[in-house]
Amino acid sequence: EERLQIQSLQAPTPIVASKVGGDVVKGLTQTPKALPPCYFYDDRGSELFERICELPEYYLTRTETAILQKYAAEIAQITGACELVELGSGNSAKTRILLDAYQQLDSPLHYLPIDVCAGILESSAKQLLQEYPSLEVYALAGTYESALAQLTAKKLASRMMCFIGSTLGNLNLQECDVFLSQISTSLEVGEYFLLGIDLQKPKEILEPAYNDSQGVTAAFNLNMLEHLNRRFEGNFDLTQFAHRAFYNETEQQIEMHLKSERSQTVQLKSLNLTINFAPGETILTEISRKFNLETIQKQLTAKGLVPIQTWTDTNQWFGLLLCQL
Ligand code: AVI
Repeated sequence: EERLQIQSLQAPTPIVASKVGGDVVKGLTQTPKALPPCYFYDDRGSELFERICELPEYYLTRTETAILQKYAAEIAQITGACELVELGSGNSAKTRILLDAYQQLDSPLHYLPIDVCAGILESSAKQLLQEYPSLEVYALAGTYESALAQLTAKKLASRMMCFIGSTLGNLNLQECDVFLSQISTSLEVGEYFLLGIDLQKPKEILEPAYNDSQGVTAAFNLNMLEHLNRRFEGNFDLTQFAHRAFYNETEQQIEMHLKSERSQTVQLKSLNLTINFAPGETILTEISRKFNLETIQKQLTAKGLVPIQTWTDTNQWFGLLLCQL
């Protein structure tokens, strides 16, 4: 298929073997223990996340989708024809709303999805090509840093970088700062950045969204251990860890942990790693920060990403910001 190119930035044979999984070693040997959230997204994890997006308690996707549906045409009007670059594209469900709006502009449709999960990237790109006969897709499988570094070479037209779904919330303050700088340097003056963020709200609404009654979020969290077992020859026993998620009001973030149910030792053979867990000890697998619109607007402006339009829903639960460099 000429309209589809997929580039994998994860070399099958790592050049520096010791670097692969270095983030896992670092996270599991520090106190308190932590793991990078990108390890959620193997094929099964991406599938579980799709199910999370449809849960009654998980208001984020539904709310953002409604905002996009309402304002996509306006966004396309403001930016004019452009290439859509999407970080953390997943199944590209919400992207279709933007693609529909840009299709109305009657110019070539270019889409550059970026995701750590090569499986979902490929299946959703193929699906999109069937739905949009004039679409061209250039997909990048890799981390945001590796992908952003590759982007300049592939440029065909003026761009809008999309980072929706509040994935920005999964970066801590320092990572967020570095990330926004990278976005800013990878854009040219006049280009756009579309950002979707989950806003601060009472914990009575937040906590159920990360503790759903069907246990999908728990399965999503535990699946990270399964992923590590497969990837690094590990022996995590999934029955001996439990999902925990709560809102940290001081930090204004959901924190997701895996709690060791007893004293246990786990090995990750290919990383040459043995880890001891005390009973009740936790691994922080994710933070999900909840934003204040004015604060993020200032942060973006400081990076040269000037918010030119901000949309939200009637409850002010979710924000969509269109910024221009
Ligand atoms: C991808 N990210 C924005 C989700 C979130 O809400 O922080 C990941 C997630 N974790 C648990 N549920 C969903």
